[in-house]
Amino acid sequence: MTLAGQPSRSTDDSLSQIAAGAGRFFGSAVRIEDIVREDDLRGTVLRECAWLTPEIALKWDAIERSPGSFQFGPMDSLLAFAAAQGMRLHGHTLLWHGGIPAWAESALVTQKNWGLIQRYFEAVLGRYRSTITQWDVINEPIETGYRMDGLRGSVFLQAFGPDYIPRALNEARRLAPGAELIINEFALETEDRVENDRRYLFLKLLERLKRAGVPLDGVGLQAHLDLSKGQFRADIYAQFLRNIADLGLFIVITELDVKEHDYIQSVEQRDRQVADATARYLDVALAQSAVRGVTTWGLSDRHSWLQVTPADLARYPGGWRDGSSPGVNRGLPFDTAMRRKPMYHTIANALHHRA
Ligand code: 9MR
Repeated sequence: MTLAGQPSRSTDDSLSQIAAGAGRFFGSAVRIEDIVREDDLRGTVLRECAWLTPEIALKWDAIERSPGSFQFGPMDSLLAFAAAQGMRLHGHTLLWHGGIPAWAESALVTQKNWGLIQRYFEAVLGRYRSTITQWDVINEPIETGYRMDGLRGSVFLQAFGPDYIPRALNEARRLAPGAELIINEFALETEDRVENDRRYLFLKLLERLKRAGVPLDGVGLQAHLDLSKGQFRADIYAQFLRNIADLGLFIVITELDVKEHDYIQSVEQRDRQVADATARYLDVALAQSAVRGVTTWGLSDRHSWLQVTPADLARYPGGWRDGSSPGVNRGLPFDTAMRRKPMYHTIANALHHRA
């Protein structure tokens, strides 16, 4: 897949230009197949984004489908596209319990062989260390209700104990000395018991790593917002961000999108709720100077991983009897026809402000 002859992009009056004006960046998760296939998506990506995150192409289960055999095709194509346009890439992700090839999952548990991780890190970082200089080395390590230290009972933990985190970060630093190393985490926004605990346990993990001198440079906050969840408390979240910044870590908002809840309302009302939740969140996040920028998890509702689920529909037993439908989840800045929605303007407004 190549995109030769691509016109050089204009980012006038775009999210990336607004962000750059305030010393920040805007980006999106993308799949190169969609960019190649869909002209309107490609144009929007080229106009709006300064950073791209591979939504799938850089995960272990995409790269090493069978032991020792590496498939770099889609990632190389995305890299070529980004490089030709002067866009930066966010390396998502090295160790994630949700992205391990099945063969590695069982091998890790039975053999407890760090060499498997080392071989994979060497292949990926060896290939991309000069072109991708920011990595989610660890993705989603926190899980409440399992252990006192709040670490998820992933195969990495089962095979190597809590030491897998410093070990992976040290390995990444050794193989890509110039890269910025990140831990990326989700479900840290809401004011409820689980997410209060998750924020606390996440901070404790960061503190332990920094105290031990482990090479960790930044934190990714996914920000998959969810309108079915409880309150977002600005004061508490601002304090959480301050605590991270006080550890000397930078912050990126890595996966912003919004899961809707009230699908029965008008499209205008739905879009307003999504935009309001985005504004509440970004106003606090972007008031913190350690936050370098915002990446949404896709640009258009056409490509979102968020779906209207059967459980969502079951909440409205009398709904859509006339054969109409609630359509797709509307939690990204562009609709399925690639038109800007209120969420877009909310992001633009929020990005205007310097911290
Ligand atoms: O959006 C991604 C989806 O298309 C993939 O099927 C899935 C598994 O690779 O991963 C999704 O992205 C996840 C991200 O990598 C980590 N945070 C949660 C994201 C949404 O599930």
